[in-house]
Amino acid sequence: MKQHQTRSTPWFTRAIVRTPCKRMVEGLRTADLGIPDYGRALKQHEEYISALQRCGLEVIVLPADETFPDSTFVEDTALLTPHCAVITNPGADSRKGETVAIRETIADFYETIEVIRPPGTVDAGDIMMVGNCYYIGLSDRTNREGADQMIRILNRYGMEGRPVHLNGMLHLKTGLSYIEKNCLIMTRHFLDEPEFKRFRRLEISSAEAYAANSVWINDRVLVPQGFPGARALIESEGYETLCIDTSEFRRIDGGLSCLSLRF
Ligand code: CIR
Repeated sequence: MKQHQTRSTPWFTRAIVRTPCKRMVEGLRTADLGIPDYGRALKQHEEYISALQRCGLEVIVLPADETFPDSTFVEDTALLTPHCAVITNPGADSRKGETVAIRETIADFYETIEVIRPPGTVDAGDIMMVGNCYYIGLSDRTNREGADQMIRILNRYGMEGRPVHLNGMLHLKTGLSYIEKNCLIMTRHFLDEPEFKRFRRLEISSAEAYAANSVWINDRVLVPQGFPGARALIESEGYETLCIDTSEFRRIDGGLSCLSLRF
């Protein structure tokens, strides 16, 4: 990265987001929560940007791109580490082209940009950073070949990657978030995962499973609005929380983390 980071706890300075496009109503979805209201989604996205700014981030806002209905979910298109950036090859055909504009954007910030190549596929929503170690969910979007390529890239830059098998979850971070200080919040699916036994594990109830996708940013935690149990649990860890309504993104399987690339 052009501006080198050396802290063991990450401290983010920037985020990239993309304004949702009108065609987000055609976004991929498994959820049965109805079609997003575009006007409301735009407002929620603005509030999301404000929250990132409150966490001290400079936010780079890319314009809406009607070519790609899911293009607001920028997190899936790249892994941004302190040592290199990796452009992914998203698992869904309709999303592969989203990486082109992201690559152009991050070229302003990274000297070294690696790429995941077919037949490898990776959605970076499947990747959770814990210091120097990156857990990689093997999902319908991220295949073993993609994970292996990612691990080889991470190893070349002195970082580690560890695969985690998922059972039917869209992305690893759909049900799991690292909130620093050796603490994971998770849905019950991950409670018995051997890879995570070394962490303090806080369970998010099934009723509030959507809030397992919360985002630590510079000692604050973004939590989706409407999940008081999850919020209280995270606050009991000493964090200030910022609640953001993401109801319209949830209708197309989007959570808080996938709306930004933080670095
Ligand atoms: C998709 O299915 O790809 C989008 N509708 C939602 C992507 C959400 N991304 C994420 O959780 N990292």
